[in-house]
Amino acid sequence: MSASPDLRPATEVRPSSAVAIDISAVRRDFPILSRQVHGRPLVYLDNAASSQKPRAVIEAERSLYEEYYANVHRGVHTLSMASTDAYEAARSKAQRFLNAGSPREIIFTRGTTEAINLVAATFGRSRVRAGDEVLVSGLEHHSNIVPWQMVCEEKGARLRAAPINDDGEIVLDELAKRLTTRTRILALAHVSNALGTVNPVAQIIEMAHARGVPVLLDGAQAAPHVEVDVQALGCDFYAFSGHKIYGPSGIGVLYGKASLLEEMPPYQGGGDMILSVSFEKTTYNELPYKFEAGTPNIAGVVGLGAALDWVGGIGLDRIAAHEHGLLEQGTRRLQEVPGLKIIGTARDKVAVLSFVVEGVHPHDMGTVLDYEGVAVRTGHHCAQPVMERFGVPATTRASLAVYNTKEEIDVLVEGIQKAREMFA
Ligand code: 7TS
Repeated sequence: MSASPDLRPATEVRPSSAVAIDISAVRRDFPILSRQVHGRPLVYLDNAASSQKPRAVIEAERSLYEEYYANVHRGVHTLSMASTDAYEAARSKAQRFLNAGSPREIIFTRGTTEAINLVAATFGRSRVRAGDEVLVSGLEHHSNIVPWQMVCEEKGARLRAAPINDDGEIVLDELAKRLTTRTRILALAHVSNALGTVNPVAQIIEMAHARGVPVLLDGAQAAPHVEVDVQALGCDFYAFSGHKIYGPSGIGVLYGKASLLEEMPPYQGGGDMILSVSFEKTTYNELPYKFEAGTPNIAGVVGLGAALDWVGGIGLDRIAAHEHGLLEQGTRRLQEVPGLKIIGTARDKVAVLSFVVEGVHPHDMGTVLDYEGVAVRTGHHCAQPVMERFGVPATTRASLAVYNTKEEIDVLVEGIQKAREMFA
């Protein structure tokens, strides 16, 4: 048994996009996919809430705990050094995954929510003054609204939102009008969780930067589906969660430009984020440790590194191509169901199918589907302004991942038909 973690980098040589994914092999990587629910094979279509975990991730955590677990950045003993190496190797994997310029720009957080709260509480609170504005869009998840609202309330600033059109796309002219000399930051979803809309973020960042406005991208729904290059995009901050990209829950990443992170005050005080402490004065640690107070989620970080390796081994281009095929088939099949309306029909979408069916409450739909073994999310998806925009209290949302199949879409559609027969 070796005490050395797997420090090999996230796959850099990507398989050719010409080669289709062997979905049966992919599915065999996910032990949970072979279970049944109510006597039916599980059809897991709730990936936007959280995705399932491949053996590589489960195994990475098991091997950490069984073979080399200790606290990180502390000991000179063998186990602590091995844990630290694995922890920092995962940081490098996250750096390569986002194509960040340096591992100093990668901060581990609990997830997207904590990453956004970190930026709001440090960058936001130090920059936003009375009369200033923070700009978001009408597509945001609550976790990219509420932290900004809190800062605005505290500072006497105003939270503004760029509206969306009937397809669920941001109206760019309206967004441009709201980028003013008062705007201190634009915080925007890269991909919408409720509708699947992929925002034209490169263009929007250019618009914002031309007006001197920094941009935070909420990549929670983008990272598992779309290739991200923070340097090419030029975004100032980028956040994503491990648990939506086949990694563990309780771990996420905040990318920030080093120049901004350097000048930001720390988020939390504690161990590991200091260089020296006396009762008179504390000197903060260098990046990224300044923002990682206390013992971190070591197993989560190691598991996330394994998840990023797993995704890299397949290639996000091939994942996106497979999921796009499912989106097309799913859209076509759902449109054939009488009384069904798809909410979110943007030209550029990831494989999210949000819908309402006349006469069937989304919660009843969710329950009927569960009895068919189909897991979907029903409700407002923590995006109440989106629901309000479309005049619905809730939708049923099927959100797809790399392991989903065309046959599973057929099972979904049959379940929807059953619900219609029962309720509509
Ligand atoms: N931002 C977006 C766009 C999200 O979709 C989510 C979670 C978050 C932020 C928060 O991520 P967390 O990992 O910190 O919780 N979205 C969802 C969803 O759509 N259903 O359940 C959680």
